[in-house]
Amino acid sequence: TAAAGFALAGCSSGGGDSTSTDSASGGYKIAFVQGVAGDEFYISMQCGIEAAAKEAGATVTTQGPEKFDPTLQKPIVDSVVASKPDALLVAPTDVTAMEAPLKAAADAGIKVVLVDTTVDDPSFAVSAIASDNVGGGKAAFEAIQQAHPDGGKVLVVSVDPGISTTDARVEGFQKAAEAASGFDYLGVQYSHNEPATAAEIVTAALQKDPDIVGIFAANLFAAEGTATGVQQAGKQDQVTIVGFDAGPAQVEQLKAGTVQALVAQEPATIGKDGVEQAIAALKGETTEPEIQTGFTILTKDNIDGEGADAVYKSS
Ligand code: T6T
Repeated sequence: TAAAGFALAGCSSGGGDSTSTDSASGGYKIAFVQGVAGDEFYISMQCGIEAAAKEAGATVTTQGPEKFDPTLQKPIVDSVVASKPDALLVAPTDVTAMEAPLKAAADAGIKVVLVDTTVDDPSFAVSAIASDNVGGGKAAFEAIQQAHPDGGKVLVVSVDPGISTTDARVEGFQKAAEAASGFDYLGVQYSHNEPATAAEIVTAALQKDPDIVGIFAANLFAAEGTATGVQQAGKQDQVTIVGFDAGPAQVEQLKAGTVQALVAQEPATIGKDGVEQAIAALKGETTEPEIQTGFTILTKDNIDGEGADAVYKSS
């Protein structure tokens, strides 16, 4: 089955019980469709959504496809639309394939809020909320540049083309790498959100170009596989790895020195903002078409200090 059920996240900051109702706020029904189930980024987002919904007296149901794949996400969206929630918070898995099903949701009178990812034409949505992904990609390059001021070959491992977030990260990284002197941008390869594929890409890339100095892994699963690939090649002293996202495993790798920097997003804030925008729309209040949230660069130096709060939740 494609649907991952309705597991509630064990969020420490007041989420979890999302079923309180407050008749003064209308007791709105909110559906959250993740990009993929079991991803700590979306689990943390779910925490933010549930906490904000609880405060507003709304209820939340969460589902996600087993893979980051529009052919698996579309049927989930269709069934959610048929269940007629008041609002749909959704991270579309593809900029083109998910546009029509989400527009159909809006046409059915559901307030659609895009969280994290977006689509080519999001004009049907109440609001689109995302990290500064271009800026995050640029910051990832700068972290590699800091470790290798004289330059060298750099590679990007992303997920799939057509995902708004990771495409923007690649763009930010590529522009910065091409503008910097001494760097040779080797391009992007796609891991299809499979850590094993990311590891294979990195193994092959290090065979072809044994002098790679830096790899940017554009999301959590790309980072997981990239670290494995570099370790298997025995090149952890030579290759600087910067990963997007800060799941507990990535943070362990940072502490162990396997990965040198992480770009931590603010998934709970994206979720909270999403609920607020949905409820404003339901109440006929003004909404913001676009909201950009921030990121924090985590390194060994700040992870035990102010960076500790940026770590994603795993359940
Ligand atoms: O990086 C996040 C998210 O922002 C992206 O759209 C897809 O991958 C993640 O969920 C991490 O796995």
